[in-house]
Amino acid sequence: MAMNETKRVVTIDRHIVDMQAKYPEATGELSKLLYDVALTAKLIDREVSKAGLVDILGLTGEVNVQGEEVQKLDWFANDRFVKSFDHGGQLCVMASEEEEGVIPIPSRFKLGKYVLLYDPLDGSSNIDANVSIGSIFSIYKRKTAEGPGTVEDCVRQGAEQVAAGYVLYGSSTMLVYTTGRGVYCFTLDPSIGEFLLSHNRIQMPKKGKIYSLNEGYRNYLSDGTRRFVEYLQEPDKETGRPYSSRYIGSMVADVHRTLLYGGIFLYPATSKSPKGKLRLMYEANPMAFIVEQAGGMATDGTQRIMDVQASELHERIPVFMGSEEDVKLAMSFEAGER
Ligand code: AHM
Ligand code: MG
Repeated sequence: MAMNETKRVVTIDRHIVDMQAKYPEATGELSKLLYDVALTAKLIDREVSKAGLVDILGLTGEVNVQGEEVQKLDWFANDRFVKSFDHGGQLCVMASEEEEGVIPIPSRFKLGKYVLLYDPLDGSSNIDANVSIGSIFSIYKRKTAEGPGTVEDCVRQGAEQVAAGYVLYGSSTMLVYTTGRGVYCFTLDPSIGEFLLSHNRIQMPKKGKIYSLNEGYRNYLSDGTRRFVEYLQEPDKETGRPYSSRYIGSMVADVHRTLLYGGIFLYPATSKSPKGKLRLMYEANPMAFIVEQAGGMATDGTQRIMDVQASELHERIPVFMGSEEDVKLAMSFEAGER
């Protein structure tokens, strides 16, 4: 391309309209939800980018100049999700990492056929160090026939998801989503306030050179996991070892890197927490949907994450996700085959 040549840009709104046209039976309700995800992302991004100013402008928990309580960022983000989605008429119920029970749609608003699960601000322990954080969302069609949605509409099998994705508040803000037809990534151009298509139909490498886990828990890992990590550390030119280690401690950022560069992200079971730490419904399943749509694999070490039928809203699951070859290798160690 010649210097200074003007490039064509595709906004997320335009992309959603184009995608909807591929489904003649679509009513536009899912598209509306996706528009609202983009809007919510921008509203949260605005606050996240001011997080470093909190000490200057007022500490969390203080009363601000308008006489309002200054909210913690993760509570703000949770509230933002609720207020963005409760009145659109597309949802019958929501659930969030931040709330114990399901979040009903207020009776004055119309109910719709969809269900939204989300983690409003994942990795929030990183905020004070200006390290990347993210939001994660997962959308299902309701299971119950009518009336306000229930916990039964929220506690599902990941394979039933109709859309999922995440927002990464990093050096740039990015929105990545899938509706089961590939993975699309949009980068926020803050000067015009638009998400622009930056990565079309992401496909991840079949094998990578990076592993990502909290190695501080080495002594609590299963034998299989520990031997897998040791294997990746052994030098061997032919199989591309040793792998590099990268761990941000924000799932969205660690999985996003894995999506682009390949390799494996794992939050395995430990002797301290036998089901790992990450939550099935609004962390593991949506990220698994993205990873699979990008040609990768997402398992709990023995089985496909999206095949697991959840039994409660906040249940945890061990996570091994990333490049197909790397995840298969990890599973063979977990199974004691190596
Ligand atoms: P959170 O939902 O309380 O923010 O916790 C989830 C985060 C993930 O983003 C990340 O992968 C993990 O916790 C890191 O945990 P650890 O500090 O145990 O490595
Ligand atoms: Mg979380």
